Amino acid sequence: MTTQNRRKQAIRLKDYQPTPFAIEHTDLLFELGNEVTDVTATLTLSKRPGAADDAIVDFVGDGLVLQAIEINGAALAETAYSATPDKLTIHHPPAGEFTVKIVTRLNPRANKKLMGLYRSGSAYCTQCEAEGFRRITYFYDRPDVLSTYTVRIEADLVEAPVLLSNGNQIESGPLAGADKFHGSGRHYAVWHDPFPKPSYLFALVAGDLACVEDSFTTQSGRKVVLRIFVEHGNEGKCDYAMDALKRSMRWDEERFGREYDLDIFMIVAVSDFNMGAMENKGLNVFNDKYVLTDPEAATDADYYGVERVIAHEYFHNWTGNRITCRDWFQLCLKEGLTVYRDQEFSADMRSAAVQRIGDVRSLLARQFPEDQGPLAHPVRPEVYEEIDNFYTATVYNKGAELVRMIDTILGRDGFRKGMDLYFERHDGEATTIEAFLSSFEDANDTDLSNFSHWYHQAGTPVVKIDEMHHEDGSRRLTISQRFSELPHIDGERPALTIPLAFGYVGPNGEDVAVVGSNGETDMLLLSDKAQGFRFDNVPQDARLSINRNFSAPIVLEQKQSPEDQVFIAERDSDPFNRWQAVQNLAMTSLKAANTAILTGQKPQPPLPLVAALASLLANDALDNSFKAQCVQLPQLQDVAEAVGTGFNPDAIAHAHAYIDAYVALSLEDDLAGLYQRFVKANDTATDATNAARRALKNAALRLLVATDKSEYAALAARQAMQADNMTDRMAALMALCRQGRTERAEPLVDMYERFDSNGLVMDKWLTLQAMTNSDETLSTVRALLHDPVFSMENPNRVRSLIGGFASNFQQFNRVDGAGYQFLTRQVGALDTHNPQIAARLLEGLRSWRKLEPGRQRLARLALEKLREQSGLSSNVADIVNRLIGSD
Ligand code: B3K
Ligand code: ZN
Repeated sequence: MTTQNRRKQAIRLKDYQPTPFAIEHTDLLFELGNEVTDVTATLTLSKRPGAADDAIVDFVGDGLVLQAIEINGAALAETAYSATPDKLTIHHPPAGEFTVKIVTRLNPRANKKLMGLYRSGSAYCTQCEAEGFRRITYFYDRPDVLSTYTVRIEADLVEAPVLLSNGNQIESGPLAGADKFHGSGRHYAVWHDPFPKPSYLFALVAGDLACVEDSFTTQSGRKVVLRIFVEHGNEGKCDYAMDALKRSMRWDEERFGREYDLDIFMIVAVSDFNMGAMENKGLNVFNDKYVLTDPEAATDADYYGVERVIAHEYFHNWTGNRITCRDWFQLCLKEGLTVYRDQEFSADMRSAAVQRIGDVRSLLARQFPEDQGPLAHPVRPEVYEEIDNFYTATVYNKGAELVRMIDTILGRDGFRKGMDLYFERHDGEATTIEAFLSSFEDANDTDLSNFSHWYHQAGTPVVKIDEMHHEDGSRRLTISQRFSELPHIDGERPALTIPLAFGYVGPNGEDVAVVGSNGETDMLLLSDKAQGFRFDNVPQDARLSINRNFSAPIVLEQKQSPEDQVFIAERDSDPFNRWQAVQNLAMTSLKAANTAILTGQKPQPPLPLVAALASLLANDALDNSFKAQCVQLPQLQDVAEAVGTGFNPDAIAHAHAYIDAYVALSLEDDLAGLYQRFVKANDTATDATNAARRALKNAALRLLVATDKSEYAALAARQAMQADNMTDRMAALMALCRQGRTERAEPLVDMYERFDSNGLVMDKWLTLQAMTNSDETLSTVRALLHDPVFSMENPNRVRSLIGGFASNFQQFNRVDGAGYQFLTRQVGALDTHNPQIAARLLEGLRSWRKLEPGRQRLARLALEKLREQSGLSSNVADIVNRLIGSD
């Protein structure tokens, strides 16, 4: 292996040490200029109790140029410090409290990593989590150093009339005369944030931005000003975001008793952003994708995304900002908890069942494969090389599942008591998962030590259920737990506490009242590797429904006949398990079809699946949005994961096409009827009822197009051309593209012509082509790299085109390996300016080890070639090395 790439040293949780000095206050002056920005940081330091007498100040930097340094107002002798781009050491700091003044010079325009201070369009903005602040000044850039901030921003009045930072604005005005670099016509603003915060929550935005204003009165009667800043011309696209913000603020008061704390809350939408959004104290910065909703350009899914992300970032104000992480190993403390909170919010705003299905779908699609492959890591890892690579589905989504299990185990009231105690004990602190769990233990007088293993071990638990029916009417359940195998993890893993919500479903769908041998009525709490439960007097025709609402993030092994599954799908009082039963029926048929194809046999028709779907579609008591979820069968990638090691993408695609078409042809009349019934939903009303109709109509259309009948492809093409909303346009185009239908061509051109000036719509347009199942796709994607709407410097465009291609199961997994080569080449190119996004794209190869041998070899070759590229960033090097492993 080449050693030229920049691997970082591993950081270990066990080595955690507090800093010897605290930074009581941080005073920052930004003299903003496009290519020359001077930052003067004046830091008030004091030694922490217990720090060594001869402790030095050792700050980190990242690519910094030191211009000047003073201590207590006097310039420091050259021998008293040493400075490199990555480090500043003050050898003999004074005793007692003292100030350090550090001047650094930045070039925001040249910053393409989009970390630290950079330019997005004509605005200046910052991104500091996790380690971006060190690209602004030398600092203790770590989450356990909390400081109050005063920030003075100076800028050109015409270029940047709006100057923003965290907290409250305390001063502003024109600047007299010209400054040393930037000429005259400048002005300034001073912001003060009274809440001590870590550097990752610092933010600055300056530019010529439009502002939409509203207000919110908190439950205690304080009026909070709400402002959303966007590019001029986008003011009309903020209504939904503003409404979502107000609903989030109210919800957090009602559900968790959490009130907002500053006088102003601001959101800024920028178009160049590495992630979805960032929860900087009082000044959230957003990818504009999660703020702007243009009625012509936003899909129902976009509205949902805006609501969710606005809520998520707002909720961080308490879970993340007021209480933050002691170190980055604790990332799930804020992220898992905040995802759980945003999921609960969305469930309250929308259909709870559909929300849960959506959350589980994305857990299964993203987190389970991660947890069962070479990138698997615990929710709370113990070692990392590059923290940017740990903003993962495991930390976020499995982290949220762990919080949800605490809620399930303790019940809604017990959970709330634990949260209240957590806020009471740790407000204003940087803390740990242990402290979080102790709050629930102490508030509920319970012991979660067995549960806490969930945080420390990677891998998805597999729970096996054997149910014995006895003649006396009793049932005996034998339940065992084990872990999926992980090549890089060995050793014994302790048993976990696993809450399994359950019920016995009677013939009319009623829950049969049962009491288990230990008094269980609706939840089995596992804590050992194998356990038995006995239920007396269970009617012969009642069926077990277990892991209801996906109460634990596990793989369930349960022998169920197709009849039992159809029974559950039709009757269970738990809507999640009805959906799960349909998925199980589909997966059984898909796997069997895959095996048949590999062995040269004819696949069996999925008759029980068709029966279940027919019955669900005909049931008028069910929500349209729920039905839409049911007819959305497992995706190709899901099937590949279920087939497991050695999967052959061609066989899976073939099996999938067969099952899809069979279902579609069997239900053709029902689907066509539904389509016609809801075709009138082809309108611009964004409310839940209309959105649900559109979802069902479009799910029906997708299946109809899968019949391969030209009339349906023509219908989809018409919808794509004539739709007056983006949901319908996109759904019709996606149906055509996924089937590789030539009818996609005209509507794609039409979409480009109508929307080429709207970057967010062009993201969709790029994704559609990247997701197209056609032999031409790779060459189309290559050509699109040169289209004027594409830019390698814009993360949204990159994710849409290159990320979209990497999730195109058939074309990415081309038998010649050209898909893998394309991805790794693009990652290599992107890595030179945006390593974070580059590393993220490699997730497309997280399951490469499960591929059949031929493709596995080609994927490995592509990864090895990338690993040999000189000067690879630590982000990409870390992922590539973990993907390839040590063999
Ligand atoms: N906390 C940010 C994510 C930062 C990612 C840094 N690589 C957004 C969020 O999770 O709310
Ligand atoms: Zn978050």
